[in-house]
Amino acid sequence: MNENIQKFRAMVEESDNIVFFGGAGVSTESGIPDFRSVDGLYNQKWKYPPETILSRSFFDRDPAEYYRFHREKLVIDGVAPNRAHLKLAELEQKGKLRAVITQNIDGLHQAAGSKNVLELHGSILRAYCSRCRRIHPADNINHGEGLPLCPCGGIVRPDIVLYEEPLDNDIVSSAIHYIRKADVLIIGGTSLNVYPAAGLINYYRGTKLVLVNLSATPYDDRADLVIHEKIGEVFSQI
Ligand code: CNA
Repeated sequence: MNENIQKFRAMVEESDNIVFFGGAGVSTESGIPDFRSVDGLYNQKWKYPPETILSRSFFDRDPAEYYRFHREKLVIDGVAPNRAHLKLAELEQKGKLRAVITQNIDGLHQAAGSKNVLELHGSILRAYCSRCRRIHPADNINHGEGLPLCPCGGIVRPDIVLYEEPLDNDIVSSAIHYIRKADVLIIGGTSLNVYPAAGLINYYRGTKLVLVNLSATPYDDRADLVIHEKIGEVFSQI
């Protein structure tokens, strides 16, 4: 075990107030591509960049094309939580971890058993009508064909935060609360490029900021410990 992982392990062992802030890199070891890695969605051939297709104006303009991307790229069947998700659930269960704050929309933290999960960008496992806001089963939108319609005639949409849409105020307030009070803040699997989510980590006041990410991030020089390794592998050693 290398020295950084030993340090990380000691921080986790000593704390009962850990908060985790993560992103798409947490789920790549489950087989879900992220946005910015070499094999991520940004580097795949698609008519528009993911940020454009996943924007509110694009959804309103061309919902059929949105759904083509959604079903082909966001919905991946048969995925299961990996060692990172499972370790976080275990730490919560042991009373050491207070909250998982995630930018992911895949529901894998809950599938692993985590209870207090703050989904900053919503979840593809929920859906509602964009006109009357009635709740619909997500399976229909994730696996059906064509445009999913509500009996009211509105288009059913996933309960995710599209680009150009604001984050949910209650979730943001809660995330700030946990980050501000955290003893250890672990940031993992995120390029920290997507705002306002990435800005939330500025509320951390402690001295144990651990960053576990394959590639460098704009926040590396502010972290107390930086580990550029696969998060599932790292978490399996703590
Ligand atoms: P991103 O910008 O794609 O960055 C991912 C980061 O994770 C990169 O810096 C990678 O180096 C790093 N990474 C990849 N694999 C690993 C690994 N195994 N261990 C450690 N680090 C790894 O993704 P962000 O989350 O920062 O960007 C935010 C967007 C991406 C959010 O709005 C998400 O909703 C969106 N997204 C979510 C998913 C998902 O729910 N699984 C998938 C793809 C994109």
